[in-house]
Amino acid sequence: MPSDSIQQAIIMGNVASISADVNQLLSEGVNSQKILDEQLLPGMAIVGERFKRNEMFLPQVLMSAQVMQTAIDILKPHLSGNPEARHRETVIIGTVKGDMHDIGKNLVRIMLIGAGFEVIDLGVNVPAQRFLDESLKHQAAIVCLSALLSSTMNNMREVVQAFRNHADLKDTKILIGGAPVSREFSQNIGADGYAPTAPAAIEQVQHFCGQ
Ligand code: B12
Repeated sequence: MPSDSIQQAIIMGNVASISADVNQLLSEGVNSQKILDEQLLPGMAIVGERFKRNEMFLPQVLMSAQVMQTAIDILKPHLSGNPEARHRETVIIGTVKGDMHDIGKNLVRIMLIGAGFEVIDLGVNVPAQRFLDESLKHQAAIVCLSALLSSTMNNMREVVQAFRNHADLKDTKILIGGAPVSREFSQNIGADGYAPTAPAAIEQVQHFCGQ
């Protein structure tokens, strides 16, 4: 199997071959993080570039996303790390209102679970009120917000303000991420942090917990 065949499967939206290819690399002892960093993420970056240049269209991007999710599902147990490393902190995660992108958010969730956190995933298109309700219900100390659209990143501001205006939730740590957001934007909206990648997100959450 050529070493970039997984990257090609993402770009071509080839669902048929992906499971066998990922399993083969794992059985050869290739590290799951390496498969993610060197095959899946660069493949999806190329899809994004081609989509932007109108060389790929929505149905093809959807196929690529499906291939990516299938590969991530296979890697999940390997990325999840050591389940013995339990923390008591509960983390709420979701993609903000109006936004349906969830691949990056799912990666952050998988790695948080691997780092031992209790994670409540609210899915996509989550209104501000739901983040509040679920945080109260689960007594979550940390909330992670994802947005992939420059139009929906502004909905993060609404979530942050809602937490800051709530007497019982104003000290909740809020971490944001997703391609269009930045550290500067996170400071601008009053969030507690920003992380560019899933591993960096875990470091930030651990930092919030004093680890
Ligand atoms: C796949 C994809 C889709 C899929 C999503 C499938 C799914 N289940 O997620 C589909 C086809 C549905 C889709 C739809 C649309 N998309 Co789209 N999509 C993409 C694409 C190609 C890849 C995104 C992705 O999954 N990347 C891989 C993951 C692993 O990376 P990631 O999400 O960035 O996550 C990493 C970090 O950002 C970070 N992270 C992510 N979340 C969080 C959260 C926290 C708390 C932290 C700390 C970190 C963190 O960690 C992750 C892992 O390291 C991007 C291009 C791009 N380069 O981003 C366009 C892109 C985001 N889409 C775009 C657009 C325009 C759309 C549509 C509006 C298209 C349309 N005309 O309908 C719709 C919007 C639908 C909606 N309402 O949400 C634009 C957005 C432009 C903009 N700046 O606003 C992009 C940038 C493409 C482009 N170049 O034009 N899309």
